[in-house]
Amino acid sequence: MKFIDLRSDTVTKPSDEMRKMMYEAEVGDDVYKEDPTVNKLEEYVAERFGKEAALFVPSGTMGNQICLNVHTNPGDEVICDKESHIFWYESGSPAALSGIQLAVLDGKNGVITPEQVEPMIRPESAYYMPRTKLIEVENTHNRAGGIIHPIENIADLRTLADKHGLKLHLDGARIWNAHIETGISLAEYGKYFESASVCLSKGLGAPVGSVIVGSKEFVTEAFRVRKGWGGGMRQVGVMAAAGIYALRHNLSKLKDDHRNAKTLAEALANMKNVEIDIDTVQTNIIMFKPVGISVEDVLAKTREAGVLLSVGAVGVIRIVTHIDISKNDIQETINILSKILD
Ligand code: TLP
Repeated sequence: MKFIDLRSDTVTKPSDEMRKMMYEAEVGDDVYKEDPTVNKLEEYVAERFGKEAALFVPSGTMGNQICLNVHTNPGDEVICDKESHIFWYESGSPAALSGIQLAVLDGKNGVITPEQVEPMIRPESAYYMPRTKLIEVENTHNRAGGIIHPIENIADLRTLADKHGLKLHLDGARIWNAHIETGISLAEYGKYFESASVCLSKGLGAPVGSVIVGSKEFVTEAFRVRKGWGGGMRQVGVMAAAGIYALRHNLSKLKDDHRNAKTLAEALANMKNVEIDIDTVQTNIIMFKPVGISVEDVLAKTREAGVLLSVGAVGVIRIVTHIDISKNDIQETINILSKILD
């Protein structure tokens, strides 16, 4: 059975054209920095974000965790939203790998404001407290349903960080979606952050890989940490080629994913047994609550009908549109969901 797989935008398969570019990629040993395709990808991504340097890493998790590690020392603290990916889904790595703790704030739809952050910044004189080092922002925000972090708030967080000598890190796994939806350039987003981790294997449709961007000095340190954590890869130009292909050909296609998500969300909003806040559907993620039927039952019934959905939170279903989902798939999904939820 061929499923309509809406569990995540990580499930995409490389297209024939992407595979061709991977097949033809020039490669070398990237641990020696001798892979021309990796070097090309890193230069390109650094330039798009207006940064000096970049580093190709195996995953978004490793990207975020290397950045946290480089910015901090054991015992330090990082301020982030309570629904952030680094808090929920990275296997406790801030503690396990870097010996740091996360101070999580009750952001609204994933957005933490300077007014919330400032009281949490530990005074330098308080030797008995952890040291605040970093503020982390996730854009778009996964658990908040693909919400776009307003650029004005990012600018205000930057001002606050400067006031207190803190760093800012961006989990930009889906920054591409924010960029395409708002028209704000990647360089504009990049300028507020000392570091960002951006994923090639989500909406862009590459099979693997993320890229860290930052200053030369930062990336030199990140390179060292990546090696120490076993993330130094050799002839991975075959993977980087997929990323280059994705950036050239798939970035603009995210608009279609957003349109598909809106169509589906609007249909859901009209179904009797659905609770949904349509305003949160800004990019390619939909979160909704089924009413009078459990999440598990909905997932089982949709699976039976050929549609895969996932759990977004307790009592919440997550749907993610992506490059392998067509308009027809969306229509079919609406038909199936309306039989279960209307
Ligand atoms: N997100 C995955 C799951 O881990 C939940 C998904 O299906 O959405 N930052 C953000 C905002 C992410 O959504 C993800 C992956 C990551 C980082 C980690 O990327 P990977 O999976 O490459 O380690």
